Amino acid sequence: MFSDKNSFKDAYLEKYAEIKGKSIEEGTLWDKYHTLVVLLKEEISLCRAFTNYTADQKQPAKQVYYFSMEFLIGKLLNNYLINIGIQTIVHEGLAELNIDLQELIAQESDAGLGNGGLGRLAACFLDSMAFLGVVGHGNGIRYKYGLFEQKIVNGHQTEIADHWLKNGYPWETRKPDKAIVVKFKGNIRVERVQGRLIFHHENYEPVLAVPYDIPIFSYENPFLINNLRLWSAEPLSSELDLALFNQGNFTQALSYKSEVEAISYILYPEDSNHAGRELRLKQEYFFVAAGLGAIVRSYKKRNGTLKDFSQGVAIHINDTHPALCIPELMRIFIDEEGMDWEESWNITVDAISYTNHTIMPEALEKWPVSLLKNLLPRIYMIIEEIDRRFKEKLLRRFFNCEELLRSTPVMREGQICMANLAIIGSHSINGVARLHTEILKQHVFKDFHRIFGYKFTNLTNGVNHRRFLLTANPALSELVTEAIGPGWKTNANELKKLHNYQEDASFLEQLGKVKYQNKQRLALMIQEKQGIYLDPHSLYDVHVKRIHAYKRQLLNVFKVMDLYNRLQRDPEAVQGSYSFIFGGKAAPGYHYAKSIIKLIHDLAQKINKDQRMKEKLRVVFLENFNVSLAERIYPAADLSEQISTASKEASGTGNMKFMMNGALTLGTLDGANVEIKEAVGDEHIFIFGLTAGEVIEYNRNRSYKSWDEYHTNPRLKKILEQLNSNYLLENAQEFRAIYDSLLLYNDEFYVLKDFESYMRTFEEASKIYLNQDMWLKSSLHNIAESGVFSSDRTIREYAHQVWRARCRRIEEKEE
Ligand code: 4GP
Repeated sequence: MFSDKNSFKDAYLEKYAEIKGKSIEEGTLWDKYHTLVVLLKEEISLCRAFTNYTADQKQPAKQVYYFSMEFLIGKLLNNYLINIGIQTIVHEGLAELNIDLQELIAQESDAGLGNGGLGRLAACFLDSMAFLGVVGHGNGIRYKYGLFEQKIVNGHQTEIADHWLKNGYPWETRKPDKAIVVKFKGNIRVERVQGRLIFHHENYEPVLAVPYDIPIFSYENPFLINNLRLWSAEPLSSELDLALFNQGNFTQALSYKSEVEAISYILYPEDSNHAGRELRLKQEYFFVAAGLGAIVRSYKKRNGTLKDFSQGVAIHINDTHPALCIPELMRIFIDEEGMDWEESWNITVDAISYTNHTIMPEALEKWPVSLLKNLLPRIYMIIEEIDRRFKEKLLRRFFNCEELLRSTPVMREGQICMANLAIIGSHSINGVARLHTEILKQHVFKDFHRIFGYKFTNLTNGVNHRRFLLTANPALSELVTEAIGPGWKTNANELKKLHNYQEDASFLEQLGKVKYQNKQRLALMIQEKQGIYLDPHSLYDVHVKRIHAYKRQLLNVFKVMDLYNRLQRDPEAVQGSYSFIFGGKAAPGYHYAKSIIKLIHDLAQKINKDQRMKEKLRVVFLENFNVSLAERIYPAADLSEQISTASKEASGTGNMKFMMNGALTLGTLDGANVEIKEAVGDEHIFIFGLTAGEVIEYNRNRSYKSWDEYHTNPRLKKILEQLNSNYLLENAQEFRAIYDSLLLYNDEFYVLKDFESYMRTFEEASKIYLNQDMWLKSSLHNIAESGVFSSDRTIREYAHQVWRARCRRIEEKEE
């Protein structure tokens, strides 16, 4: 790698001349960005050759493969410059060539190959695996279109296709020589040869899976460079295809082509709810079959036999979307390698582990038997056999097992339950926060827990603190490093050293200044984009995440409406000044969530227009929340809204990113908020509302009546009347569905029930904010305790407890 800016400049100019063949002055920003990435990629692959070589000298490490439908990686350039440690050299070198690094960073597309938490978690995990020296690769889909871009038009969300590849994506490398043929449909001919059944898949529709590799390079990592492999679907240029063209049957040939390409065309924009359509199932099998095909091929090349496959390979399935890994691995072992069922099954279960990310019933995937049988006939046969053997085992092992037979089989009422398949076919099942894992064990998968108690484990999520603190918040990172040294970058627990500054007035003052600057920076951006000025002295109360009923953006809206109502009556009713910041995308078909966006927008318009509120309240909905915007927002937040109905949010990871950046949490005892509360202590977090146990009990005994809240709370009553009138809009019907969800359908997410306690707790938080000294102490306390929520900790746990894989960075330090 470059040792100084001159060697960088020389290499850059040389590379530029080589690939662009024109002068720098003539080049576009894209040309300059492209050259920089190509240069870095080449340097990185030189390191790769070296690290792989040194790794091979020692005992070969276990390979972990993280299968995920989503990898929300965002932009890489700035992050990689910091990881490699050459950001300053590159910045200064380019400046001497009259090139602004920031402008080049802006050229990069924000790879939005994920919806939200699950996809971003996968990206954080890739970084931590590389950082810790776990040989761990991502396996996913190279969607031509990522998650849609959100435009707000007159308060309505509209969706624009995210053509992130339109200029090309220089981080990726196409590897056509590593392509795999994936087979759909057709029929299975069974033949008996010397007493063995042989399965022939005939008349299938072939699809060529072509991999594109992206290097994963973590912070100061001399250990290894991992790989994110994304598969693209292409037609196999078969004779059939050519024959059709030759016969002049262009339409049929083109329709084959577009049907194939549709598989990796677009990411389904649903979060915690995956539509059961054939294309989705095709996507799932496509990347599973391609990924496993390549893994088995390279394992065999290295080892000759598959006997010890699970000693050398761990396959992790990120939610049930890749659960077809189980029957597909069985198919490879049995049909292609001639192994018997028992041996294949033992290796499969030993290799595969599964994480559950949500308990929302609509997200627990089920596929109609007819659909799966037609699309994947051999896979279907294997699933049937897994199910048959599992039931047989239950009958043998459990007396009176009718209940178990009802709740646990893979095939039930004409449907294939993917979570059941995932549990039966994995050796480890984990939830993503302690509370979530308990809910899985005691409620959602209660019967499975009876059978396979030993498989269940908890692995609380974490986030990449090098991206969400070090890179996203340079001012705070600098302050922290000045105080406690740079060790926290590689060991987030060292943030605890910040406790020594708890009583240091000048340090707290600087912390306040950093927050102020970050707020100013965000305010400028919002003013430029939306013409609304948010005073950086006001409390920035931020609620950014996917829009979903259970995440209760509505409860926050009611808070703002209530404050506004009170301030209109009495300008002194509320102390302090507030900026309420919302952001997030709604799934295109989720009308309720879209109405919530419209509601926030209309409320914002009303309040921001009201001159009397100028010093008091401001509301803004930020368009197109994505990773880059998130990196701007977290550093500027004072209060982090984590207010899901208790029991519904599996973990949350935004809560951790806010905390690292010194925001205080206003939240329910849900997901990882519970563990944040434990880490910081009661005085440094604002907790309100029903507990998960109370919510579950209300759901069970059905004693909650939302009308009671309406009748007994005049403030709420007023808000609901406003919602159901033309208070915000000419068209009173616009928000009728929201109103009905609360009163007609009894408020499934306990918005009304939690309102009073939410308001009280918010007021407590606002009071403390008025005492900046106290607030800053709490803010520092939160940063100091955030180390446990680094994904480095999470990955270390996965490596030891689930994958049984080595973390080379740690081991070599210990040696
Ligand atoms: C999300 C969960 O909703 C969130 O609580 C969790 O932090 C995140 O996964 C990562 O574990 N689930 C999804 C999904 O994004 O699509 O189900």
